Amino acid sequence: MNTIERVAVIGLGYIGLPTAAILAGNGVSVVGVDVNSKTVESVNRGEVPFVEPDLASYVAGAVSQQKLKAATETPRTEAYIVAVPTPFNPDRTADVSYIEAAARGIAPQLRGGELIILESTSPPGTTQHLGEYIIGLRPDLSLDGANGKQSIHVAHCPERVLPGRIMIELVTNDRIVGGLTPEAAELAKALYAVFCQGEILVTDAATAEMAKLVENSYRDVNIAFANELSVISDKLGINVWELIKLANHHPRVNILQPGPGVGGHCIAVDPWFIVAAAPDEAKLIRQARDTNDAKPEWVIEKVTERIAGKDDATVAVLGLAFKANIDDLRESPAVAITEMLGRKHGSAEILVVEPHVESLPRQLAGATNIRLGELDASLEAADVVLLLVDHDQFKEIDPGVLDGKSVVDTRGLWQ
Ligand code: SAJ
Repeated sequence: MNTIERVAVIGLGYIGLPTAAILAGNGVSVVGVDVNSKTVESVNRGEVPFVEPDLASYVAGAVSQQKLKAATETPRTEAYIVAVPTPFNPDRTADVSYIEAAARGIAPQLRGGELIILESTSPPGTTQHLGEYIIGLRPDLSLDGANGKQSIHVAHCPERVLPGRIMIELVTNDRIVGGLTPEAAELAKALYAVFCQGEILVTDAATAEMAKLVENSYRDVNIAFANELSVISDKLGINVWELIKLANHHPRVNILQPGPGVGGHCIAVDPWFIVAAAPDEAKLIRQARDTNDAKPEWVIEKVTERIAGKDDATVAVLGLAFKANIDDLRESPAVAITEMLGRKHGSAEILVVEPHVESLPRQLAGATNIRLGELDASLEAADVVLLLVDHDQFKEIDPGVLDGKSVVDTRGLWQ
């Protein structure tokens, strides 16, 4: 039974803001904390700074009912949910500096008895590190009540929602909660039960951390298999989409879809945390990363073949997001491919169609031969059409429009 009435969510990004909104929608008083004052202002106006289905109405409702507000300073409260980024360093180890910065905000507010939940995807041992880091700042407290000191309760509860379905999956997915102590896990479980209708499974913090990394690595390895099949099939003159469809009729085969590479901030990152933790053992996991990371170069080769010496060709690039029907360009192979294409084919004109953005991202904005185009006009002007994202808008393209054009379809939309 949850007794926590006031929560601060640190980091109002793709996970923190939906979590804050759904807690607030279920009666908890939530303060969302973010270092970006623009994000804070927009949330306080009841607006959402990025596209995610249904999130806007949750945020607007929670703000108007005064259950959700945003601030740049961490308040004194009963529970803290840390949902800040964990990018990787140049050597592909995890950068936990945002977690430590969140801890520095939380530490002075503690009086003992608070629950602190780390949601950020983290290498094994990070929750323990967070707990010890806070105790380092507050030696008057403890993690387990030892030496008669007041304890704080620290747990890890990895998020596993799929961008594009976040508001549904926050409610319906099962969750894993790993505590530094059994009591911390039980407190966290009770808090998530406020909105989570899935099963809430309790374990220790390191297993919970590893479970999240393993889920995303599992998907990465399976996508790598599909991407490798697409390269093999191309060499053998076989239609990979038909091949996979046929093989998937087997009752125990379920091959994923090839694409232009793997993007987003999770699947392309998390496997490296396992590789960093066990470099000599994580061979398949590392190879899957390398296979998926090599796919953009292969796509560029395919476009180069289609341009076939026509240096001033017009290439329509359809999609920049890292996957369909979202506006998230983070770690998007489509952005990397477009940038490399622009550099490799300096005399070609590259028209980018991305219905979810209003301007080109920083990496592309400086290129003189890359500009944002409108769908119909770009298709009409194109010698080569490169489909990188299977947005719904592109599914409606009349295939007749593509007659006479060279098409590189990395998502199997027109196969
Ligand atoms: N992709 C393919 N082929 C496929 C499936 C995906 O090429 O068959 C590509 C996508 O185009 C995209 C990338 O993989 O570039 C990742 O997309 P995704 O839909 O597989 O995953 P994410 O990154 O949006 O969300 C994942 C999810 N993890 C799993 O499905 C195991 C989500 O549940 C996690 O919460 C999320 O990572 C996260 O935050 O870790």
